Amino acid sequence: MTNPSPQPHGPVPSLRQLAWHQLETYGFIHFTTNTFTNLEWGYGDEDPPIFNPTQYDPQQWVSVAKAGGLTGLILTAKHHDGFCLWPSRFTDHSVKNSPWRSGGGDVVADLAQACLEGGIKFGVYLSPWDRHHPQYGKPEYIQYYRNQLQELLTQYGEIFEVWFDGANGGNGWYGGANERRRIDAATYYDWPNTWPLVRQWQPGAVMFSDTGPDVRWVGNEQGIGADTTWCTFSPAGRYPGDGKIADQGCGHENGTHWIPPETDVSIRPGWFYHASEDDLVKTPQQLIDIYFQSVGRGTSLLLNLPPDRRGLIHENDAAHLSTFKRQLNAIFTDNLAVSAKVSASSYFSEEYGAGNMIDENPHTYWAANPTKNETCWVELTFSKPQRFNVFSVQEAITLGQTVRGWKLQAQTSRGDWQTLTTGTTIGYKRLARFPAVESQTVRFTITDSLAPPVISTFGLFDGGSLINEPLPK
Ligand code: FUL
Repeated sequence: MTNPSPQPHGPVPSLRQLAWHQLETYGFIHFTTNTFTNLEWGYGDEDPPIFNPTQYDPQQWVSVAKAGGLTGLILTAKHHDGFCLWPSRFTDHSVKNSPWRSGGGDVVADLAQACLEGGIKFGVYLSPWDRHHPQYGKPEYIQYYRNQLQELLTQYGEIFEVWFDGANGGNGWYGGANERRRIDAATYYDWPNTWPLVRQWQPGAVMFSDTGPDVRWVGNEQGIGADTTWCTFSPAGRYPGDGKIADQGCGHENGTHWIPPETDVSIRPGWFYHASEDDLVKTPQQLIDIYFQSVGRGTSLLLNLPPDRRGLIHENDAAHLSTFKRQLNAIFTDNLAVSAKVSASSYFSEEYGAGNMIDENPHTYWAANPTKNETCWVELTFSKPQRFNVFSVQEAITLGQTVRGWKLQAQTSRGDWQTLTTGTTIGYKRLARFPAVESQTVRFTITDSLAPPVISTFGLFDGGSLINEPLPK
C-alpha cells in the first residue's frame, strides 16, 4: 500500500508543457529580408540577393542570449514575406538565391547547431501567412506549408517550440498578383490536421498560437502578463487570429485545458532590426519590470533580439541584456527563506509539510489539508530580523492551479501584522516587489483557492536598490 497523496484539481500540464514552464525566459530571433529593407512586414516581392549579412555569427546570438539568461531561441525561419532562411526544396524564395555564402547558407541549421553547442533550446517560427506564395489563400498552399514544417521539424534536431503566428494582413505580392487575399482564419489553415503532424515529427515540442494547443498568446506585445493569470483556458470555438484577445492574458478560471500564456516582447520597438532604434533598446530596468510582469505573473517570457545587417546582435542590445541578467542574479541569488523555521495551518501528511517549500527542491511541496472554512497559511520565523523587498512563490502545478487569492504579511516590532503585498493567482510562479521591510516573522496566507493549495517553492529576497516602488496594478 502506498501512502495517500494529494490529488490533482482540474487540467494539469503535459510533460512537454512542464519542461517548457521551467524554461521561463527564452528569446526570439527576427531576421530576414526585412533586416535589409528596413521593414517590419515584407510585401513578398523582396529580391533574395538583398539578404546578405556581412559578419553573420549565430554563435554570437547564442552567447548574447546566454549572458542574458535566455534558455532557448526561436528563429523566424519564414516571416510573412515568405523568404526562407533555409534552402527549402519547395521554393526558390530562400537563402539559396542570395549571394550570402554563394547560395549555400542555412541559418536554421547554423542556429540549431549553435544552440546545441551552447546548451540552450532551439525553436522555429514559420509564418502561416505568406505574402510571396502564388497559391496563398488556395487549398494547395496548405500542403506547401506542411511540407515546409516537415523540413524544419525533421532536418534540424530537437525543437522545443513551434510558433504559429495569428497575423493575416491581407494584401501582398502573391506571385505577382499584387492583391488583397482574404482567408477564413477559422478553417483555412486546417490546424486540427496540422497539429498531429507536429506531434509526430517533434513529440517534445510545444505548439504556440493565440489559442494553443499547448501555449497561448498573452494578448499584447508589451511584455505584460495579466495580474490574474490562469494557465487554464477554454479554447472551444476559438482559433488563431480570431481577434478575441480580451481574456488571452487572464485565461479562464476552471478552463477546460491547460494552455498557459507566453509573453512576447521585443527588446526594441520593432521586431526586426532598424538602425534608427539603436538608442531605443529597452534598459535593464525596463527589462526587470518586464520580467516581474511576465515571469512574475505566471507566464513565460519570449524576448526578441533582432540581429542587424551585419548578422550580429547589436552592442546596445547585448549590453542591456547582460546587465539585466546580472541585476536579476543580484536580486534572486540569496533566498532568505531557506534559513527560516516554518510552520503551517495544516498539512496533508508529514511527507507534505511546509518545510518542502523552502528545501530548494521544486519537486517537493507543501499540501495544506484544511478543515471546512479554515484559512491556509504558513509562517516563517527567523533567528534575527531580515530585510527583504521581493517575494516569490510557486504552486505545484503538476496538481493543477488552484490559488485565487493570497497575502504576504510581516510582523512589526510592535507585534501587529503589516500587509506587504496581496494578489490573486500564482500558477507556475508569482513574484512581487514592495517597499523593503525588516521583520523576524513572515506570514503567507492563501485567502481563497479552488482546492486545498499545494505550494512548491517560497522565497524572500533583498533586492536592495534594484527594486523600485512596485508598479501600479
Ligand atoms: C506578430 C507579427 O505580425 C510580427 O511581425 C512579429 O513576428 C510578432 C512576434 O508576431 O503577429
